[in-house]
Formats: sequence, structure tokens, C-alpha cells
Amino acid sequence: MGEWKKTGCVLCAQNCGLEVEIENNRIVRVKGDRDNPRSRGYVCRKGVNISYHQHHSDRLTHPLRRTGSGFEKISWDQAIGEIASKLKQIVGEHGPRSYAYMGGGGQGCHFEAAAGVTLMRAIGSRYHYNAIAQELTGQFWAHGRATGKQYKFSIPDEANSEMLIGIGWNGMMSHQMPRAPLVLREFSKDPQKLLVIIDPRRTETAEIADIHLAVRPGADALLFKAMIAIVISEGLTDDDYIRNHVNGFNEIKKWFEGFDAREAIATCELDYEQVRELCRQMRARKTSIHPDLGVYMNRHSTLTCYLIIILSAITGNLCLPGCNVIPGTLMPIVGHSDEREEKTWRTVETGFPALCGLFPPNVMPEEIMSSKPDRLRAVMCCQANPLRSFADTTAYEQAFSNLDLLVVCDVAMTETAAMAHYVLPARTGYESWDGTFFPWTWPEIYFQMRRPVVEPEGEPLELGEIHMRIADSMGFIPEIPQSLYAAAKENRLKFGMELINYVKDNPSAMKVMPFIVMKTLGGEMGSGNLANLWAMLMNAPGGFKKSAVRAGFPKGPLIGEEIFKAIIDHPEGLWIGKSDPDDNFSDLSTEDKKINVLIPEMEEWLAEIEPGREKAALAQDKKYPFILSSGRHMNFNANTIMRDPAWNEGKRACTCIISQEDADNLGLKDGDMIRVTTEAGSVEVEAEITARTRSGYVMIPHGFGLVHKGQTYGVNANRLAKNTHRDRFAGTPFHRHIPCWIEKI
Ligand SMILES: Nc1nc2c(c(=O)[nH]1)N[C@H]1C(S)=C(S)[C@@H](COP(=O)(O)OP(=O)(O)OC[C@H]3O[C@@H](n4cnc5c(=O)[nH]c(N)nc54)[C@H](O)[C@@H]3O)O[C@H]1N2
Ligand SMILES: Nc1nc2c(c(=O)[nH]1)N[C@H]1C(S)=C(S)[C@@H](COP(=O)(O)OP(=O)(O)OC[C@H]3O[C@@H](n4cnc5c(=O)[nH]c(N)nc54)[C@H](O)[C@@H]3O)O[C@H]1N2
Ligand code: SF4
Ligand SMILES: [Mo]
Repeated sequence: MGEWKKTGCVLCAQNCGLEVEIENNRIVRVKGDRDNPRSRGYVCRKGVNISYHQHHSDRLTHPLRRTGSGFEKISWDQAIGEIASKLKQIVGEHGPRSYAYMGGGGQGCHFEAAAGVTLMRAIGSRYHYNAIAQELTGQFWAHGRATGKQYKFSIPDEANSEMLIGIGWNGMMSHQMPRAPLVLREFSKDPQKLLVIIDPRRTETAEIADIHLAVRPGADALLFKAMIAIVISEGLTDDDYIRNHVNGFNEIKKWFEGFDAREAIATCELDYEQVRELCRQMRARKTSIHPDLGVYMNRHSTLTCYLIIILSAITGNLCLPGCNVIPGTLMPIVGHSDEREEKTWRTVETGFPALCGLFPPNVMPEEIMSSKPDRLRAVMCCQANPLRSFADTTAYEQAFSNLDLLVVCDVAMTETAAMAHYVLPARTGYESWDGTFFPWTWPEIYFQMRRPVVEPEGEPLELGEIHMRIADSMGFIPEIPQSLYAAAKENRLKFGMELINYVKDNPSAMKVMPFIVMKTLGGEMGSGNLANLWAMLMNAPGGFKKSAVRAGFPKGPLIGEEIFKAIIDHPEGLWIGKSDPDDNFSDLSTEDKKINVLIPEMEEWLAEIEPGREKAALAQDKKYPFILSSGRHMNFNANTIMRDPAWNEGKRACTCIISQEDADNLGLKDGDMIRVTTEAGSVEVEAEITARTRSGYVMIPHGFGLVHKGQTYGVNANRLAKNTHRDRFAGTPFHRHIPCWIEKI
């Protein structure tokens, strides 16, 4: 019998609470943790297989340096010293725009981000690339204009909704809300509630929905423009709500006047009366909307996100219980950057601005291959595997082989690590103190700080520690007085006071504060992440402290310390705050606490959304007659995190799903091999005939094409995605809409 310990899952943004049994320093059994207040014992097939992520033969144990023929083991000191001096030389010669940081937290470990961003800024760069900028930045940007800040995005308050509309979301497989399959089933069974799924396919979620609108792939902008036009022309707007809570509606009304909603809905291959009824229901019921990758990774992505916000706002479905609400957080998942301001950096070659402080991975290959003198030359890639996870592997391979310096920090020898000059071993989420800022719930605010449950093998470090050591070696961390170290030894309160004094005398130390906290208090606690959690709580904004008081924490100067103690006392996770359930409008960051629906930059784009024009754009292409979704969320993948194929042994994991009708036309039998070709490349993959897709639409899951023990496992869906095929505004990829050719081989 081993010892049971509490932790959480690092495989998706739900971070469900787990209990793991540890024997001989290995995770041998896993179950959902009933004490976790958010997941309440729920766990999916991926979570129960977490040991395949923790224990496998490709785990990194020591720093490695590229040689002519492979990699050699080197010491940490040597690795850090060499990387620091190369960075100094590159940035010294070509300026700070030559450095980019790619990373800052995947699905389970977000504490790295503060350190990675601090090093990047110390170098003078603003180029922070992150996976969020290949899915969510368009959505967050549109929210930013509506709510005042890009991190004030809204989530469904599904618990109190009378209608839940999922758009391009297959929650039964992908989750994207706590205990999603259970919640969705409950919703579907409740005769008082309506579950509506807008998805071209009969997905696992569509199957249990009350209403399934099988929209034509890529036509959502047209659909939502039509819905807004119907709401306006049929007087379904909530005028009292608009008067009290919405700005800019009068200015945008005219954008929808005279729009041929009937023709638009016919072009979407939907029934006009059914869509009209949905508009009526939105006005009548407390409605929440969950858009997801079917929208975010599609044509007109940013515009569609904007239209969905307008629709919610004018039907009175924002910032109220049962509708879409702005969740509270200890720390927002992204920043806010206004692309209209001079000071916001843009990329050198492609001219994309930071949104939410982040740059889109889709443009990185062009930024490296640019002929401009301040092009990208050095990339520090942490907890990301761009060679498998981001669009256009071929473009990435070419670009990364043109870097002067590629440093990869990861837990495993990934495909990206295999191209690096230096590969540095990081601890997993089970070997370190770490947590995430994904816990989007409302009104409660949840947090769990996972603690180490197994001892690391070899010499991996917390990722933040790696950034800190590089910064130290580059001379960015000022000398820290002995008194600060001594105070850290004594107690946290003493340390806090001493730190305030130190910063008073050395204001420039603020710039590298996470590193100073790591070196001093982190040294004492045995974890820089844990020390930074404490510092974060001590400096938490007033709004969060108010929420904490609402959740029962004692008001006063010690509240941060009290929350910290509670977090340590609750390894299963806990509610650390509560938003005001009666006044979500007060969480808006607009000056007058109203929702702004006027975004002038979208006017021209919206005008392009016309039935005739869209019909032509969506017409079947002779060269590429099928639409491919390069990406599918199923029980057998978790992005590229699960590397050991053993976890899927005996399963049919990586196939291309195709409809019976298309298979018949191509003369295919289930299990035949096919070649799928796009503008970006070609792969050979097994065909799986299923009713889960529709004619003309095929899907290959992402997260395969991984190399394990020298063998490639499944096909890499990102060989088929072109990085230049992207949202004009946010740069997010069109993974859900790639024209392709299919042939039997
Ligand atoms: N099992 C598993 N779960 C995961 C992950 C994983 O790798 N595996 N990854 C996690 C991550 S990081 C994320 S971001 C989420 C993503 O979670 P989801 O967004 O739910 O992901 P998908 O399954 O791609 O769902 C997109 C849906 O959009 C539909 N769609 C395609 N084209 C269109 C269109 O034109 N219009 C509309 N309305 N719909 C369309 C597709 O048919 C599909 O059902 O999943 C998370 N959960
Ligand atoms: N074609 C296509 N591509 C896609 C998608 C798609 O639908 N289609 N979906 C995309 C989406 S939504 C997302 S979010 C991205 C994600 O893309 P990424 O952020 O690049 O990817 P992940 O595969 O989640 O994990 C990145 C790395 O983190 C490492 N890692 C895993 N666990 C830990 C840990 O505990 N600690 C540390 N330090 N490192 C760890 C893994 O080894 C892995 O190399 O992928 C995307 N890629
Ligand atoms: S993969 Fe996601 S839903 Fe499944 S157990 Fe892990 S956190 Fe929960
Ligand atoms: Mo994602």
C-alpha cells in the first residue's frame, strides 16, 4: 500500500482535483478527489492516466547541449552561463527585438509566467508568444472593448441558466467547464432548460442537445449577423437593459439594417424559423453562451466573437445570474494591451500587435525568416511544443533551424527540444509547487496550489528558477542585502516589512521582484513558485481582497497571509473569494460600468459579411473540395502532453474521420489508408467512417505525430495547417476550416 496524496490534473484547463497513490516514488493509482470543491470527484479518462505523463522514458533529467551528432549532458552552471552569454551577445548586437519568450504556462503550471515575462522585460523585449494567442486573443480583445479590459471576458453561469448555447464547442469531449459531461447531461435532462448546440457535426454534445443547429462549416459570422438583424427587426431587444447597461447600440444598429437574414440563414444551411425561435428564446430565457474553438479557430473569428457579445448584450444576457458573467480571479490569465497605443509593440515582419500582451504563434516563423535587421534570432521556449502544437510544422522547422539560439525548457524530449541548442529539464506539475489561473467559476473564486507528490529524478528545476538563474547570470538582479535573506529565515511578516524597506531604497528592484522573492523567501520555502504565491497574495488588488472578505476571510492588513495559510492547509483546493453575485456590472472596467458594443474597427469587416459574398467564399473548391478540421478533442489526446503511446494501447486513436457518403464516393472502406493534402502539406492516415461528421467535413486529431523511442506515433495535424491562413486581426489559425484534397492510397 502506498500513500494517497492530493493533487490536481495538469492535462486541461479544468485542473480537476485528483488523489494519487504513491508507491516507490511513482504514481500507481489515481482517482477524482471528492474534496475538491470545484471538480467534486469528477475525473475523465485522461486524468486517471496521469502516470503516463509523469513516468516515461523521454523525461528529461539533466541540462543538454547540442553537439554535431546529438546532445551532451552539461552542468546547470555551464548551461546557464553559456545561454546568458549568448543572449547578451545576440541582444547586444541586434537589439531586444531579437529575443522572444514562448511559453508561460500550458494546462497545469502557470507560475512560470511571472519569471519568463520578467526575464523578457529585463532583456528589453516585449515579444511574449503563447498558445492563448492561437485560440483566445480575438475573443478577449472583443471583450476588452466591451468590458474595458481584455482580461474581463465572460463565462457562462450555467448553473443558473435557462438556456445554454454552445457554439463550436464539444464539451462532452473537451470539457471547458467544470464537470462538463455531468453538467451537460443534467442540462439536457431538465425539462425546464434548453441546451442548444451550434456545430456542423452531430457531436457527442449535439447528440444530447434539445436543439442542434448543424450550421454550415465556417458560416457563423453570417448566422450571428442574421440573428442580430432578426432581434432588432422583430423588437426582441431588451430596451430597459440596453438603456441602463449598454453603450453604443444606437451607433451600430444601422450596420444590421436591411440585412437579408433569410438569405443569410439559408446560406448557413439552417432553417429560418428555427433560428428565429432561438432569437425569441434568447430574449425570454436567462441565456448563457459558450463559444469555443469552432469559432476561435475559424474564418472571421474575431468578428464572430464580437457579434456574439452584441447578441448577448442586446437581449439582456450579460452580467446577470444565469447569463454570461465576468468571473473574479486572484490573477487574470492574460494582460491587457491596447493596440491603438504607440507603445504597444507590433511584430517586425507581419505587423501584428500584442493582444492581451501576447503575440500569435502563427507569425513566429515569418518573424524569424524576415530579412529585417531586428528580426527574431533567439527564442526561449518553455512548456510549449510549437513543432507539434502550432500551425505549420514545416514553416516552424525551417524557421527554428535559422535561429541563433533556441533554448527549450520542458519535462520531456519533445520534437521542439530535439531542434534546440540547449534543452533544460523542468519539473512536472507533480514534482513542484504550482497551480493555474484557469479556475473560471462564478461567483466563487477557486484556487489550488498543488504540492510536490513525487521526488524528481535527476536535476530538473522549477521553470521560474531557470529564468531567474539566466537573469542572474546576465546581471539583471541587483545585489540583495543580507538583511532580506535573514528576514526570510525568521518569518514571512518580518520578510514583508524588510522587502518594503528594500524597495523604498532600491525602486529599480521592482522590475525583477519575482526573482528577488524567489532568491530570498523561495530559498527558505524550497520553492520560488510558493514564495511568489505569497507575494502575489500580499499585493493582491483591492477588488480581490473584497471578494476574499465576501468568502469569509478576515478584513485587514493580514488578509493575504491568511489566504496563503488557508491555501497551504487545503491541498485539495478551496474557494478563496466570491464575486458580488448581485452586481456583476461592478466588475466591468468601463468608466460608467456599462457594456460598450461599438467597435468601429469592425464595421468594414462586418459589411463584408453578406450572403452572396459568403456563398462564393464557402463554395466548394475544385482543388481542395473537403474542409478539414486539423484538431479534434477526444478521449485519446490531451494536446501534446501525453507522450507515451502506451496509454492508448489497443485504442483507435489517430484517424481521419469521414462520413459514409464521402467514403462511398471515394470508394473507401473503414480502415483504408488515405492521403490528405492541403496547401501546407500532406499526410497519410487511416480513414474512420463515422456518423460523427457530415459530408464534406473531415477531422484529424491534434497532438499526434509524436516521436517516442524513435517511433512516430500517429500523424501530425499541423503539417496540414498553413500558418498564414489566419484571422486578420488576432492572427489565430483557421484549424477548423482548412480546404483539403483526399485520395485513397
Ligand atoms: N480530450 C481533450 N480535451 C481537451 C483537449 C485535448 O487535447 N483533448 N484540449 C483542451 C484545450 S487546450 C482546448 S482549447 C479545448 C477545446 O475545446 P473545444 O473547443 O470544445 O474543441 P473541439 O472539440 O475542437 O470543438 C470544436 C467544435 O467546433 C465544431 N466546428 C467546426 N467548425 C465549425 C464552424 O464553422 N462553426 C461551428 N459553430 N462549429 C464548428 C467542431 O465540429 C467541433 O465539434 O479542449 C480542451 N480539452
Ligand atoms: N492543429 C491543431 N493544433 C493545435 C490545436 C488544434 O486544435 N489543432 N489546439 C491547440 C490548443 S487549443 C492549444 S491550447 C495548444 C497547446 O499547445 P502547447 O502549449 O504547445 O502545448 P501542450 O501540448 O499543451 O504542452 C506543451 C509542453 O508542455 C510540456 N509539459 C507538460 N506538462 C508539463 C508540466 O507539468 N510542467 C512543465 N514544465 N511542462 C509540461 C509538454 O511536455 C509539452 O511539450 O495546442 C494547439 N494546437
Ligand atoms: S483532462 Fe481535464 S477534465 Fe480530464 S481529469 Fe484532467 S483536468 Fe479534469
Ligand atoms: Mo487550448
